[in-house]
Amino acid sequence: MAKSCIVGLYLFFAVLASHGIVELQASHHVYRNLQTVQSSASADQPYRTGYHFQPPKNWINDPNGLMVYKGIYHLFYQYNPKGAVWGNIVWAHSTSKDLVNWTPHEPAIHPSQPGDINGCWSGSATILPGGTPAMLYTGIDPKNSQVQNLAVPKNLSDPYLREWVKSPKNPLMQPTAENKINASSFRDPTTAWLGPDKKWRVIIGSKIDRRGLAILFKSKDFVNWVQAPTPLRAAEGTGMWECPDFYPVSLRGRNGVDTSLNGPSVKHVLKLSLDDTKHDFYTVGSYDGSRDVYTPDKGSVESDSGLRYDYGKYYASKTFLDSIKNRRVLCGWLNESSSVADDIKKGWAGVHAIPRHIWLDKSGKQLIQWPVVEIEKLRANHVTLPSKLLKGGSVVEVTGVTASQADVDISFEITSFEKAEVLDPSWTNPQLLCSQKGASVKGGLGPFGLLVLASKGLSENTAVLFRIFKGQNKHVVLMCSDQSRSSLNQNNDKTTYGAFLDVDPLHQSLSLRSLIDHSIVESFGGGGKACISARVYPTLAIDNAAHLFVFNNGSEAVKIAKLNAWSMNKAKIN
Ligand code: DQQ
Repeated sequence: MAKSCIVGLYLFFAVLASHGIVELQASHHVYRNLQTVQSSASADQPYRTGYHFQPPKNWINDPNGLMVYKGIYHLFYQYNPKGAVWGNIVWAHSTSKDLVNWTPHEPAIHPSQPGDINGCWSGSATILPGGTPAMLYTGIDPKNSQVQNLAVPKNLSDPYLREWVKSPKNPLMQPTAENKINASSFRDPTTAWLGPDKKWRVIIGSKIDRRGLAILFKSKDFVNWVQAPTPLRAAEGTGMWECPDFYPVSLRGRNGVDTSLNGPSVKHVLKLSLDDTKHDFYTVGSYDGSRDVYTPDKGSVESDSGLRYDYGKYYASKTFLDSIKNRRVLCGWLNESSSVADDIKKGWAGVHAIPRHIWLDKSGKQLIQWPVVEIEKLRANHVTLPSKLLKGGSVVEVTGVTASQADVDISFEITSFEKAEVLDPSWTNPQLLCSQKGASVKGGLGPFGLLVLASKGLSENTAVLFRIFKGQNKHVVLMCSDQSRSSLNQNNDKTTYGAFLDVDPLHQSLSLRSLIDHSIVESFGGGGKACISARVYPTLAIDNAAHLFVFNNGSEAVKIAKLNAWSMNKAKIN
C-alpha cells in the first residue's frame, strides 16, 4: 500500500475518533453481507421445534421485557426480520396464557428515533405502581453509541399491548465525556426496583478494559436518571457484563417475590451474561438498599467457573415475577450449534429454552430450576419402566414414545460404590472432564444415563450421563451432555458440556429429566440443581427414526429406580 494511502487511512480514523464515532460493538458475529438475505428455506425442516419457542423464520436472540399484563404473559425478543443471522434488530413480540402456546404480534419496538436508529437492543420491563408497564431498553444512536431509552404502551386497555410509544426525552442515560462510560459497552437495563428512599434503581451492563461493571442509575420519576457514584458491583478480569439481572429470592419456599422486596426473608441474586464466554453465571448474596451495595456470599465465585444457570448453551437470560402463579420465571436463549451456511439454508437461527420456575435451594447457596409445570399438559403416551438393575455394559431401549419430541424423567439408585474411580484433585473443570470421559469411555461407576435422539444402530446419539467418583470425603457426581456423536454432519459445534452436581448419591437417588425437541436436549440433573442445554442436528435420528435408550457403560451395575417418559404434543408457537 502506498505511503500516502496509509497516511490517508490514519487521518480518516483520527477524524472518526475525534468526532466521537464509536464502532458498532455487538457481542454477536456480524455478517454484514448476510443480514438481509432472505433464504428460500428448504421445505425439509427436521430441526424445527415442537414445543420450544421460535418464530416461523429468521434470527432470534435474547428474551426481552418479560412480564404479566392483565393476566397475559408477554415475551419480547431480539429479532432480525430480514435474515437468519444477527442484524437489523427489533423487539419482536408474542403473548401467551400459559407460557406454552404463543400468539405472535407485530414487532413492538423498532428503530425510529435518534436514540435507537441503529438498533433496538435488549432491555427489561418494570411494572410501575398502578400497574403500568415501562420498558427500558438499549438503543444504538447515530454515532453507534449505546444509550438507554424508555417506551410505554400506547393503549393500556389493550391486554396485548400491541403498540408502544417512546419517550420524547430519549435517550435517558448515555455515555458522556463527564461520566466516561464506555460508549460501545453500555447496554441491557434490568427491571428497575424501588429502594428505601422510594427512588427507582436500574443497573446496566458495562466494562472498562477487562473489568465488568453493573452501572447503577437512580430516578424519582423513571424519566430523569442520575448515575450513582459507584457501580452496584464490578469484578476484574471478566470482560463485558451483558444482560444483568438482579432480584430477591425468598429464603423459604418456592414462591417468587417482587423485585423491590428486601429484608431478612430474602437473599439477592446477581446474574451476569459474560460476553467473552457466552455463559450466564450468578452469585447469591445480600443487598444493602440504603448504601446500594450488593455483596456475594462468602465462597461465591464471580466468574463463569462459579454457579451457572446452565452449563451448556444458554445465554442472555432474564427473569420476571409471574404474579399469576406467584413464582419467579427464567427465560433464556439457546443459540444454534450449526454453521452459518446451514442456518441460512434452514432460514432460521435461535430458539428459547422452556421457561423455568426458579427458587433458592434449602442450602441457601444455589438456585433450583424446573420447567414450568404448564409444559406437562403437552405430555402424551405415558411409558414407564419397572425398577430394574442395569448391568455394566447394557443398553435398553425405551419404546412407545416419539423420541424426537419427548419428556423423559429417570432416577437411578446406587447400590455399591466400590468401583467408583478416585477423583484426581486436579480434575476441577467439569466440562473438560466430561470431554475426556465421554459416554464411550468405560468407567467404574458410570457413565450411565440416557442416549437421546439416537439412530437405531447408535451411530448418532446424544448422551446425557452421570459418573460418580470417590472424592476426598464424599462422592462427587459429574453430569455430562456429550454431543460428540450427535450427528454425522461434521460442520456442527459438538462441544461436550459438564457440571458437578451437589447431590449425595449415598443417601439420595440421582434424577435426570431431559426435554427432547428435535434439535434441543435440555437436561435437568438432581431435580434442577444443574442444567445442561445442547443443540444437536442428527441426520439419521430424526422424526420417527429417533430412538431413546438407557445405558450403563461402567463396570458397576446401577438400579433404575423409576422411569417416566412421554411423547410431547406440539405447542402452538406463533
Ligand atoms: N444481545 C443484544 C445486546 C446484548 C446481547 C443485541 C446479548 O443488547 O448485550 O442483540 O446477547
